[in-house]
Amino acid sequence: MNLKDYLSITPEIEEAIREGKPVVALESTILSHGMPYPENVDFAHKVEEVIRAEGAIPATTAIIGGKLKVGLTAEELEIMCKAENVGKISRRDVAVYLATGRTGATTVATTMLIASLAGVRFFATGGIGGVHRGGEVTMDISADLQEFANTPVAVITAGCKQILDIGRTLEYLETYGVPVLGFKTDKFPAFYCKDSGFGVDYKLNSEEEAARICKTKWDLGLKGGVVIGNPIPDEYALNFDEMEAVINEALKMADERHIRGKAITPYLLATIKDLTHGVSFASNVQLALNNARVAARISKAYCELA
Ligand code: PSU
Ligand code: MN
Repeated sequence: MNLKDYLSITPEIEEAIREGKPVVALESTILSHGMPYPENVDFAHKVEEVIRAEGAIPATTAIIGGKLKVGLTAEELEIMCKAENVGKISRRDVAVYLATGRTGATTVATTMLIASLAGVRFFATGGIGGVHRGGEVTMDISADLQEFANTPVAVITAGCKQILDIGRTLEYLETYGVPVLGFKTDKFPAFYCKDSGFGVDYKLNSEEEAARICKTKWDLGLKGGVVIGNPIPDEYALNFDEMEAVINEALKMADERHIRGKAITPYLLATIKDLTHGVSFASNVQLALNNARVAARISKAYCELA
């Protein structure tokens, strides 16, 4: 058995990787556990179209039928969106899902892992996981952060949600040597909001600069990934203080219902959507599409350097 026995890459993506053409990875947890059905089906196709419109190839990942899938058919996207018996897989779950044939949606951590095994260097998501509020006591720290410490993939993200302890998330990334860059901003974005109140290490002035920094890091053999914070477009940005009130309410509800561990992020996402009557969902879609667009452009710039 070798890697090829587990990886299942579509012919189009395989050819693009071989020829050094731009490819952008996408996660499936955002579909299965982050957005409602059937709206997520529309999003799953739109986000791929945005990447194609920029001249790159989308590669949505998942674990299906004992394979690490890189690129999903319309039917497979439908399976991930319906999310019946679809788990949320972190690094610890990968071997279990492969060996038992379970269907799993990839998080930021596992999408980075699969992308890197396939040779894909750029990945667009909505928001990354991080240190949860109270994480200094519960030790609930997303496996996404350890993946950034170890796996050479750059993730274009609208920062992380205010549901997390953003300050401690950034401290953790610093400790593990992960560059946190802002795409045309010096502020670390907070998902629905353009400014978390925390800064980034460096502001990127162009796609080319982003690509050059990633290439330099990996040329040097410095292990791990890169966080590229890309703020939500102005017209969809929500008010930080209003979101803080909503998030505190959602956190209280989660606590009362004793929701813990990997269930907490999906619970908070769904509750925030209900509490904002869907306004947050429209923003969520737009920021993710914006990340896909920027990721495609950076991956193109990277291919032109190589
Ligand atoms: N944050 C979001 N939307 C999401 C997620 C995070 O705003 O859909 C998903 C991502 O897949 C991320 C995962 O990798 O949740 C983190 O989960 P946990 O905190 O259990 O590691
Ligand atoms: Mn967790």
